[in-house]
Amino acid sequence: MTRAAHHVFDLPVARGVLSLDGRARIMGILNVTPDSFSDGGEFLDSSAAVTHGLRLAKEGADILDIGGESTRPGAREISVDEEIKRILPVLTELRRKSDIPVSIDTRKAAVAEAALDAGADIINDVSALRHDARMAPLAAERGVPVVLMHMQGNPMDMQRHPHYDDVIEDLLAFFRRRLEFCEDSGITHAVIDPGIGFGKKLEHNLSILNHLARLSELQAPLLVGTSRKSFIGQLTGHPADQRLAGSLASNVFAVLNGAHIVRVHDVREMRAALDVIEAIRGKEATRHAV
Ligand code: HH2
Repeated sequence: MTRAAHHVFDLPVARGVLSLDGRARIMGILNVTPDSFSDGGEFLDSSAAVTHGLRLAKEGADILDIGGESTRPGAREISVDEEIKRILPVLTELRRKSDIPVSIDTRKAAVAEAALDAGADIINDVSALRHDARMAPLAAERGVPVVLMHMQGNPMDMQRHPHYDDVIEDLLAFFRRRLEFCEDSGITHAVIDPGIGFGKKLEHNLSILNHLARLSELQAPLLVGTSRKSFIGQLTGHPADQRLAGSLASNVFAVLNGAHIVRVHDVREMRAALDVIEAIRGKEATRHAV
């Protein structure tokens, strides 16, 4: 297996910097939606969402990713007002109770702006700043890091006929263009994400993970999100709520091949898996009394 050289990156966040210093970071997923593919409806109530977010922070998340709109295949876009109404009370309350860095998972500048005003630190845009022309100027003006995720098509149609000549070469070309766009727009910190499951068939997802180390040539922090996704179901036959083992295996594989951040639902288990691999790699690991 090729092991990517780990470049060192720092992401500015409201309370300092989040250092991507070679130890992988965990982004815990907080979906405030009725229809997310694996946890839809579980945290639509804002106090349940806040409790869950605080729990993820306690379990070892380094970032919380709050989303108010599902981007599962076939999902319909919701209005700005609806999206803000879902995420804002959760974000405001979380900000009162915790200083964990928060990313806002949205494609819409008005939603991102409301979230940044309420204390979010990072914009996570699954359209890589292509959905809303006001997103890039907003990120530049606020000086916040942006996650640029690759997606072929949009959530409505992305799984119809995904096609690539060479998926890794296509991703490299896509990110070169998007990183150049960020630089031209005055965005100082961009994180790249291959967008597992977004306009990709099983073979594309596997090829991306197998060749993930190639993305390190872009010299950008790398985020990967495999948690509970359908390619794991295709490989194991397990439904979304039973994909923990496949999620851990694919995320550990991603970290060993250069991922700086993994986006996961099951933070406690991911933390334990990373503690073990970081200790093997000689990084300072948390020691627990047993
Ligand atoms: N995956 C999902 C949503 N947002 N953002 C990034 N950067 N990378 C990802 O892989 C990614 C993402 C889909 O997962 P989930 O949030 O669990 O589901 P849903 O979109 O149905 O809410």
